[in-house]
Amino acid sequence: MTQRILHLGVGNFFRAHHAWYTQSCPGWRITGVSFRSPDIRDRLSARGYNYALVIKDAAGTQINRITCMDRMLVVAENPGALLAEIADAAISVITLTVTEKGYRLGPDGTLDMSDRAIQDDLRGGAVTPVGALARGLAMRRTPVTVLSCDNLPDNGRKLGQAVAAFADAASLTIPPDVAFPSCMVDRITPATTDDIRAEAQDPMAVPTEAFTEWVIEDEFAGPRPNWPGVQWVQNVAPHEMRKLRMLNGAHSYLAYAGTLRGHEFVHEAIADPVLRAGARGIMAEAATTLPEQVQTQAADYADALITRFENPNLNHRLRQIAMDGSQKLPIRILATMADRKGQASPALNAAVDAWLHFVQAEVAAGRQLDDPMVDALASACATDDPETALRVLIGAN
Ligand code: CS2
Repeated sequence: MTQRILHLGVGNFFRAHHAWYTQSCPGWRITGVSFRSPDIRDRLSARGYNYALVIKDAAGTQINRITCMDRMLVVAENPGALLAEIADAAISVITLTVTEKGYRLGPDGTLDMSDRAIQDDLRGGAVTPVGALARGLAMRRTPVTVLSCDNLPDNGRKLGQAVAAFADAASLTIPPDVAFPSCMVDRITPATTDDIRAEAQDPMAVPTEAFTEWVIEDEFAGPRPNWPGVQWVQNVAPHEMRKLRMLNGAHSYLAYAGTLRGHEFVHEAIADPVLRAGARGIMAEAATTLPEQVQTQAADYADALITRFENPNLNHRLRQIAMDGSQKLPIRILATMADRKGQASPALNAAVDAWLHFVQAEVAAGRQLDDPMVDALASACATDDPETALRVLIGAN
């Protein structure tokens, strides 16, 4: 019997990570969901949902074919279809990669009830991930697991709380047999370029690195795929802190400081001695905040991260990582600083400074920032004291 996963957010990361794992699970198929644009659905369905995963490390390239997705829905075309799918007993796992901003959480990590799209959904819509999940799950009659695969600490619990808050406000009842485990996901996945498409002879090819990691809390409410290589744990927090604070923290620093120093790619930035020392500094400062269980692995993990950043064949653009800084910095940099409880944190401070300078340089150059707070950030830059105004916006005081 075929088992089905419903996946919200069919971007490159999902196609390189989750879909790659599911490809090795006979009997499991994925229905993908795009919220706005039919573009990916149209282009993937034209090729039978078959695409090349172009796996690159220093040693060379390997191409895998991914075929485990066989249907896609586009919410903008038919919001009701997504709700029916979420409620459908044939779906046993619902997964999400909708990026940090997709959850529409406020600075305290709870659902932002003042968000315009959430307010629209509360008035009967279902076009945000949280609104659609709450409305679909309220119609559900069989157990289901909802697994957030985004780079948010406590991603499962935060999503579960957001869905519950939406349900409360909309007078919906979420059945008790819905599980929201948290997980940590990791595979560096750049945007696709024409070179990658030409190399794989596939317009839908996705580039990624050979390294991959997935640590998931083993708290599923129904059947789950036996994803190969997944580490099943009771509490993902230590793993997710290690990854978010060391990998993503260093990534964000390199993105802002690296762009300001004229670099284009991560492998170029990490070869710059100033930036390399800065990235090492972030990792070292972050390591002191990690639970003991993972602190002992931190030095080896840091070395492995530097090697991954050096990957000469991945061409990971710093500007791709630089987007959505207002959503990423609090999680990747400010939370680490707070946990250092007043100890000097020069590398983390340098990351905040780099973001402040990057935002101001972009606004001064007349470039539109790729960030959900774009308007507020631009207004902050126009004040007498832009740095203070920008700090206030992300809670960096
Ligand atoms: C990156 C991540 O774009 C970014 O913000 O830091 O996408 C990073 O490449 C992944 O989390 C790696 O698993």
